[in-house]
Amino acid sequence: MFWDRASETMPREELEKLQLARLRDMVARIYERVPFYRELLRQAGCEPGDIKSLEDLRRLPFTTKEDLRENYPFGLFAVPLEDVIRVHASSGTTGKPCVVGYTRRDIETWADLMARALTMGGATRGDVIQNAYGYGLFTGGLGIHYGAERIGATVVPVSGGHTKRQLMLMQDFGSTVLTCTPSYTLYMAEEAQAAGVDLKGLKLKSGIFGAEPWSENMRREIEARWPLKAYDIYGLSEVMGPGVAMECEVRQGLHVFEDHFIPEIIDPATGQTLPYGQTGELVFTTLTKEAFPLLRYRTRDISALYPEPCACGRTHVRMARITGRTDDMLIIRGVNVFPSQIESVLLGLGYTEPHYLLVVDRQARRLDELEVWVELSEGMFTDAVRGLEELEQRIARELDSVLGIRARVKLVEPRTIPRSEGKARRVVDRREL
Ligand code: DLL
Repeated sequence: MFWDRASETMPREELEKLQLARLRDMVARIYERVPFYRELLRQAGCEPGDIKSLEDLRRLPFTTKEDLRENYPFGLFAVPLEDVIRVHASSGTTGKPCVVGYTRRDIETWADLMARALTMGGATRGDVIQNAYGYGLFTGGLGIHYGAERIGATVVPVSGGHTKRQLMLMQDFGSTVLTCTPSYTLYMAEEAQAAGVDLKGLKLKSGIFGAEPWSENMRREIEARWPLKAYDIYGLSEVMGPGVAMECEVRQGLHVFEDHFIPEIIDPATGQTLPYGQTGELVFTTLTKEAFPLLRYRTRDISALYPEPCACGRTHVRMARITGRTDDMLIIRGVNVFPSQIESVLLGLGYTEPHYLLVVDRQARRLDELEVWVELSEGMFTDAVRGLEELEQRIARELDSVLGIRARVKLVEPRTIPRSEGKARRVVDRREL
């Protein structure tokens, strides 16, 4: 099923012409309107007029999350704030989040691309879409919501969590499409089993899952438990939110919506663009975004691009499932967390040493568990168990209030977390996807 057949199946030659025209326009816009980009391009010795072909993109400089941080909050916006009708935010590497903005037209484009993605996942206007992605600064909830409304489906904006209520609504409303993180689906299945809910009796036919890494194994397990067909959806706040790429019914890679975004795979060490088929870091250039255009943004996500024609008829290149990251970002229950953020909260509190270990696990209950092991400062160490428990809870509350993640804090005696001679090992990730 197509939402916008003409764009989705556009012959490559025509698509590339469109991309080039849009790229030239975009680079001219950021050069003119965003001092950061003007400086970046000047330093690289590039002028907007230099772009004569799509290959010329490779000569332009990259942007990174650090650039976003340095221009916090609105420094990279290419329109006056009065033209920005919405902002979202995602985790930064330290205290401040990365802020992204949308003009009215950006929201329209996003709704349209999300309508395209949902349609690829089998959703139609006759469907009841239960949207269990979080609403708020996270792009998942509202991103899916606008796309679902655009296709005219019945949206149930339940947001994340409250599993019993999710299951009740699914049964009572006869939801046919479920949108949430893949790990939450498995968690809900466990809860349903415990509550005696017959999942196979539900009307669900599609699940549109993303915002965190998952695997073919997880797909098989989800499909064994639920009556639905599971699709992978990819996106990131900086580039737009969900709806940058999506699986079609063939489910062999995610089509990148190339009429709006140019993907590249680079060698993360050298920055060289790699040929199709090779694995490396995914980089995106936005072509149509007005408020927050991005030039060659390094996502830190690891993938590969496949140009072979797809049986579905779409001409847009496919990207492989994300297999990892080039940095240490963790995604815990759909929330992105950098160890450095946790560190800054711990140091801000001042009770502990800067020695900590993050232990992430996904037990039988299938919801990510984060344990933060922290070394107490010498003076803080006490034998009074109650004092320690209180302190653990205080740190856990602070992590929740600053970062929005629930963690179990475990205080350990001074000098018990292994020291490293090289790069400190901060994370033990025991999850098997
Ligand atoms: O997670 C946007 C989104 C919402 C995508 C709902 C899909 C569904 P951020 O919070 O900015 O945005 O996190 C972006 O999440 O760089 C990847 O590391 C990871 N990610 C997103 N989708 C997938 C996926 C949203 N399908 C970061 N597979 C990205 C693996 C994913 N990782």
